[in-house]
Amino acid sequence: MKARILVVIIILIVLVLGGIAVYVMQPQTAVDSPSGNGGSTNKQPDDSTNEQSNGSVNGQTPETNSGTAVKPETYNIAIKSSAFSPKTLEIKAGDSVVWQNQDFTAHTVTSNSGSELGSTNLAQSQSYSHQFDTPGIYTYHCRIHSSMQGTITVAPNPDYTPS
Ligand SMILES: [Cu+2]
Repeated sequence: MKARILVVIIILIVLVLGGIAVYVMQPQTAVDSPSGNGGSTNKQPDDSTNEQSNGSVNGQTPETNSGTAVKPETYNIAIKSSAFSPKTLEIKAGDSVVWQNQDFTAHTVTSNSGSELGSTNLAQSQSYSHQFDTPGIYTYHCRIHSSMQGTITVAPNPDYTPS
């Protein structure tokens, strides 16, 4: 019997404390919402939201963008006067290069070793494009004119994952 009384007392205490807690909570929300309706509470979430978004937009997103500025780009190399222009080019993994033959005569874009670059004979105004996935130094030439030489240096790009 005593135990039951104790349990009942404990329950009552919990209920009372709970009631007090609810009672304490209600005035706060009641106080907050009226003054909040006046504008302070409405502004507070807006301000914090703006600050958060501003912080992330002004701080993180540009950094992410500058990190994303590492996103794949396309570079152009002209083939004219029997030369690659520019002759050397530095890019990042994931970038693409487009060679366009502006000469009347045909040229190719052919790796000096390996098979990274291997165009067909490019007639005038024809182009050849290639995406570089792997960092490294790629030297190439024209199969028809061995004096035509070029180099593509591909730097690592941590943000790029070959698909
Ligand atoms: Cu050539």
